[in-house]
Amino acid sequence: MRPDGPRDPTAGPDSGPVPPFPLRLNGKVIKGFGRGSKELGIPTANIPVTGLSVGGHEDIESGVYYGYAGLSASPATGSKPNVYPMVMSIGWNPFYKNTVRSVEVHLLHKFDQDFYGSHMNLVILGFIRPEYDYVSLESLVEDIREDMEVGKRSMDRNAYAEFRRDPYLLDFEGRTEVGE
Ligand code: ADP
Ligand code: RBF
Ligand code: MG
Repeated sequence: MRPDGPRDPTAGPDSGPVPPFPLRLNGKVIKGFGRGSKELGIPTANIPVTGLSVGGHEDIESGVYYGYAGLSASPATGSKPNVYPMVMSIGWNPFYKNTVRSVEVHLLHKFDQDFYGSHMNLVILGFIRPEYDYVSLESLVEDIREDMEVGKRSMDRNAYAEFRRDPYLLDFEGRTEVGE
């Protein structure tokens, strides 16, 4: 259950990411649980949980994180590679009582088309909160909307905004497709 009380407007120190951040990992966008996140207005691009082992992050704490995502070109839509701010969930989704861990990324951008099969490079800059169980889907969605605001405000700070230009984000050479 989410503890009561106001949330911090930003996450992480103003001076910039502190270790273990920035964390870098990548994976191919796969089909998720198909629970209608999109219908809730919060589509999440899932990558295989084995993506965490790229860089040795399999022991990363479950929770909600923010950072930047680089998306590879999509032959299907003709879109170019690009970088977007994102918020993401790593964990068991207690609200849904999942039995497998998932890695799902909500890009803070409005897309006209899906991009399943594209490759996604992630630079995680900070931890927002642990994952919670919720009394209702409505309160889960409300909290995710707040995560999006906290993530945006956090990345508006100079020491975080500069990671938008991290070369890792648009480096799709020799990416091995994990979890296929
Ligand atoms: P799934 O259960 O297959 O992950 P979702 O309802 O979570 O389905 O939708 C995720 C898909 O929606 C992504 O794989 C991507 O192709 C598409 N999508 C469109 N806009 C976004 C966005 N802003 N962030 C993440 N994914 C998006
Ligand atoms: N699921 C949970 O069960 N608990 C959470 O605290 C939680 N936080 C999330 C935060 C973000 C930013 C995102 C993108 C997802 C989160 N989820 C959480 C996963 C959510 O249950 C999943 O995306 C559903 O598919 C939404 O319907
Ligand atoms: Mg999803």
